[in-house]
Amino acid sequence: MPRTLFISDLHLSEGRPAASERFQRFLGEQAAYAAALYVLGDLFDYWIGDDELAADDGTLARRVAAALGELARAGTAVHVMHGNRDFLLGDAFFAAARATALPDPSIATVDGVATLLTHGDTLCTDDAAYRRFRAEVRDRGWQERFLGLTLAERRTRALALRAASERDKRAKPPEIMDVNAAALREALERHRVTRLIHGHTHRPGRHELEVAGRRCERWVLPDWYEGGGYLVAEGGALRLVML
Ligand code: LP5
Ligand code: MN
Repeated sequence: MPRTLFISDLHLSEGRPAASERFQRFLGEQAAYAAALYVLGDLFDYWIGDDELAADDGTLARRVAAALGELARAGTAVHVMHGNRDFLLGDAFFAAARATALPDPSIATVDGVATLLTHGDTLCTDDAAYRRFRAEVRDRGWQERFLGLTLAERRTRALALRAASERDKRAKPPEIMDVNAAALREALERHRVTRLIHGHTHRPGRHELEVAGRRCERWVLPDWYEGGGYLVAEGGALRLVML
């Protein structure tokens, strides 16, 4: 029976080798037997430009892209969506990974059911500071200026921003970092779907809700900091598997 797998928020980095090892095992033991793998954002801890793939210290980036490329070559369709950490993944990465760039949001037909796929950050509408930040860094002009800096300069800024993000998060009430109920309903209604899969909030689970008289479900993917996990669709059923 064809299986479809969904993962997100792996946050792969040189500093957390255990997550990369788990990911490699997951590719060989699970993804290799799937018809399709969807990565719904934040595959990397941060991505500062595709020239990372050619850099001396770009070993992890090259290894991950090559592993996805091998998976795709062996027959698993690989789809990768940008997350809030790796929204700068570009053509060279997608080519090396033999992956399709999945727009956020996208609708995929999973076992016959139209399913809305999103990283999830755009549903966290109560986090005003993040929304301002997002609008700025998703601007084309901003991105061109940033990519014009040297890799070393970009890395320094990305690390400073990561530190600022961790500091800011400690001061934010946890509920503003979860999806907003109205934004969730609006998305399900606008796209006329009854199922949504997202990551970003690191609160894995399944939630039911009713939207315009229709029963809907929302699946949330886990992060890979400690163990990780994936969502599998097989034979018409979805199930979360923690590693
Ligand atoms: O990522 P996470 O889980 O910590 O928190 C997210 C939101 N934070 C982010 C920022 C990323 O962590 C940083 C990604 C690096 C990308 C590298 C490429 C581009 C480099 C750009 C360099 C200038 O997405 C966080 C949310 C949280 O999810 C939950 O939803 O709350 O949002 C923030 O933390 C945003 C801050 O509240 C506001 C932005 C602070 C900006 C301060 C600038 C000072 C540093 C400047 C460095 C040059
Ligand atoms: Mn995220």
